[in-house]
Order: sequence, then C-alpha cells, then structure tokens
Amino acid sequence: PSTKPSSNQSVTEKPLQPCQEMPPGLVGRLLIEFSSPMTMERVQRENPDVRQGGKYTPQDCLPRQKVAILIPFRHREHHLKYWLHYLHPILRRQKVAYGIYIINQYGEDTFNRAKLLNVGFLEALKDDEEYDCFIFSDVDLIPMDDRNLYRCYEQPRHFAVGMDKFGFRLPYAGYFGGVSGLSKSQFLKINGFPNEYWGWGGEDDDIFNRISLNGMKVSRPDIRIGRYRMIKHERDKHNEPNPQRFTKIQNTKMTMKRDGISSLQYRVVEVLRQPLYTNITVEIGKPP
Ligand code: UDH
Repeated sequence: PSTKPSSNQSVTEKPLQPCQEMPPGLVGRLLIEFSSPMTMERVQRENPDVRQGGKYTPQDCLPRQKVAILIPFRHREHHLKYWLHYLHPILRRQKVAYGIYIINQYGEDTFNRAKLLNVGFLEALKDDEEYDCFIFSDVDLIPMDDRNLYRCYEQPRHFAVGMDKFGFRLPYAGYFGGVSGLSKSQFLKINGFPNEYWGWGGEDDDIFNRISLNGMKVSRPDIRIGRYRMIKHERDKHNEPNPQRFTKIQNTKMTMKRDGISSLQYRVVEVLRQPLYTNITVEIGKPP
C-alpha cells in the first residue's frame, strides 16, 4: 500500500482519490513581505503549471470544490503582482481547483466594490458553469497562514479575521470585509451583493446584514490562523468614504429584495486571458 504514484500519469492508473480535507502539503505560518521587487515575469516563472486565464486543477487528487476567486480592481497593478506571487502557491498547496478573475472597473467614475463582485459572480459562471464556490478578495490582502483554506463552508465564510492594520484582531463582531466566501447557493439566497454602495465603506456591513437576515451565520477560521498582511497604500482617487453608508446599512432588510444580483446591470468592455489571471474590464455606471 505504500506505492504512491508521483503523478496522475503513473503507469498504475489508479483512480484519483478525493483531495484530503486538510491537505498534507500545507506549511502553516508564512513570511509575507512587500519590500523585495516583484515582476510579472518572475511570478509567471514561479507558476508554470497555472493554465491560461489563471486556472489550476490539482493533478494528484480530485478537488472537492471549484472556486472562482474574484478581485475588485482598478489601478492596482503593483499590488496584483504580490497577490499572485503569494496566492498561487498557497492555493496550489490547498489542493483546490480554482480560477482567478480580476474585475476591473472601466473609466474614472466612483469605485463600487460590491457591484464589481456581483459582475464577477455572473462572469465567472459564464466562463465555467461548474464553479460552486466564490471567494471575494481585496487585491492588497495576503493570508499569513496556508491553513486558512480558501474554499466554501456550511455557512458564509469570513477569512480576513486578523489584519495587521487592526492589530491582528477582528475590528467588530459583524465585520465581513477584506476576504470572504460564499457558495453559489448562499450567494443566491442573499440576492448577491448590493449594487448601490458607491465609494468606500458600508457594502461589507450590508452583506453581513443580508447573511443574518436570511438566517445564516458567518463562520471564521481561528484568529491565530486567520491573520493577514495588507500592502500599505494611500486612499485611491474616486473611492472617497461614502457619507450615505451609515443610513444605508440600516435599510438592508428593505433594499436587499430589489437591489442585488437580480437587478444587476453592466457592460463588459473586454475579457483578457492572461497567464496568471483573467481580466474582465467592465462598465458599471456611476452614482445617481
Ligand atoms: N480597489 C481598487 N482600486 C481602487 C479602489 C479600490 O482596486 O481605486 C479595490 C482593491 O482590491 C482594494 C479594495 O478595492 O483592495 C478595497 O479598497 P481599499 O483598499 O481602498 O479599502 P481599504 O479599507 O483602504 O483597504 C481604505 C483607504 C485607506 C487609506 C489609508 C491611508 N493611510
């Protein structure tokens, strides 16, 4: 029984086993830094087995889920290089089938993170209808431990529990920002994310409300494992704090029925398949 094939091309042609719940190749705590220079060429060289468009499938076991990783994006090329450099190897060790999607907001109107993520959900499914799990990640957040498994759970998942900028603690009990994940059915149950939060803030609290109001509960990794480093940056142009956010999050119960994936409107400008990710540039309009 100890004759382990080194790859699935082994001559014995043993059928693949489902990937283990806790993959054996994980290394635990990671050293994350952003001072060494990073180039896309280097990251490509480091990840030869990622397929065009940023797709990967483990070869030595049958992955249990197919995960679309969606990143809201505009003018953050520098952060993206580090994100790809760190995340591709982590995801590979986590033995998950995945695809990376950069949802790039076209033009210079006010940024809208949640609406971009709604677009990502539909566009990823158009690309591959087999995705059953969706992970939503800011481009500047890197997990410090590969035991923080990027997959979907019984309940909606909040991954970014302990960010360095918050002293590695959850800033408040209902925090759902940074990196989160919902299965396809969990996402549809809450009518997706709100489309009407323009500028910075509030959309993550609205999503948390949607989850609670639909009878679900957020699950999280242990605080020692859910640690993150954020790449330091100044506030972006056209993503100023949204002064309406405090009143809007009081009204989720009313707004979630009409505002969400069911009411989403957008126009795809371009889909570009890069070696390590798929870039979807999209026009999503501007605040009323
Ligand atoms: N994002 C972009 N481009 C933008 C705005 C946002 O790509 O112009 C994306 C990106 O994935 C980012 C995420 O949206 O990680 C969230 O936006 P954010 O990083 O601005 O939000 P955060 O809360 O920072 O991390 C707020 C500004 C902090 C300024 C601190 C100055 N010392």
